[in-house]
Amino acid sequence: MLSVYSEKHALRNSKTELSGGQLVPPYECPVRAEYILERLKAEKIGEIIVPKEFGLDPITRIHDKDFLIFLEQCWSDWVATGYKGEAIPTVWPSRTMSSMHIPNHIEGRMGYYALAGETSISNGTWEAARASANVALTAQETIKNGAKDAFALCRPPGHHAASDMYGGYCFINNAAVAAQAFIDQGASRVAILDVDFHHGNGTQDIFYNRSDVMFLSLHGDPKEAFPHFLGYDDEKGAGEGEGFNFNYPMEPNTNYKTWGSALDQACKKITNYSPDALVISLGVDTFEHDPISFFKLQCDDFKRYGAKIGQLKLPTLFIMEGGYAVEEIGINAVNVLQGYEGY
Ligand code: Q9C
Ligand code: ZN
Repeated sequence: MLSVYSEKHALRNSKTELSGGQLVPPYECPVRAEYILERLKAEKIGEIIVPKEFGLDPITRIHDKDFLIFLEQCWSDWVATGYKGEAIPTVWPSRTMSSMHIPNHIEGRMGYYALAGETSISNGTWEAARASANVALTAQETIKNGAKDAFALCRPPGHHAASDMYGGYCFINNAAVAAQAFIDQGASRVAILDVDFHHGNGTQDIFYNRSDVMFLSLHGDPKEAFPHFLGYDDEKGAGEGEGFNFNYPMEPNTNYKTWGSALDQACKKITNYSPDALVISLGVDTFEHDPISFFKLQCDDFKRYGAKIGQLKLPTLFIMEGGYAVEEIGINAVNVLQGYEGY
């Protein structure tokens, strides 16, 4: 399988994450991508290419222009106020006390465009996020041109980003941008299967009213896990999109037996939908030793579920999302690809 990787991911190197009331070194750190790259090479998964530049057009199919301008300018606006730390929101439009106005001051704009507060923005964040989207689009293009499958080694991840919101370590929704590219190139139906530990709230929100992109997500029950406010099993889609959104929330300590049967159910929905392409939001934070998650998948389980995805026999685009047990991140991600390929 061909992989796409950009060294520019390293430009996303913020020093702080707000976690448990402390500023800690971010879980979503550059070494994650380096370990995956190393494992791809060691296991000879296939050619590794650098991304092409696609410009902003395919990104504006998913994200609002004002949001993208905010992401591009956030760090310099923050620095211009004289603030010494990294850019972190401290105020939000609350459930009952907000109007539709977009504030001017950077403090107000941070909260307007942030869905969560853990993710600091710093120098290089925008450039790395753009490169990550180009990685996804380059891999997508190889499938458009006839490849069976491809792996986009995206970093930063994307599935929490909505059309005009960032957070949960995500800025541009790479999976959504790639799915939309398939549609814009003539696909009638695309399925996005999100196997990251966290619910793909951004992706769900983007496609919630649409029937041409089905979204299915296996994740930690939002009663107990980030992003907490979306990902319940009664969220089925709305309007045209009703019946095209499927959530499989699971309890703390879920093992592969339970997780794998949820995957089987999701795979049946995908088969019945008969999509032209399948996008996998591939997070490996379902791993038993992940530091911020509560599922109990073991290294070999990643091979097992890769094989199930392979049995769907669909053109398949793997997009890297989360996974924070960095020592094993390469093994687990590449195990999915090897299981898919039938090793
Ligand atoms: N104190 C992805 O996996 N909350 N994002 C963590 C730790 C944020 C995860 C809480 C988790 C975001 C792409
Ligand atoms: Zn995750």
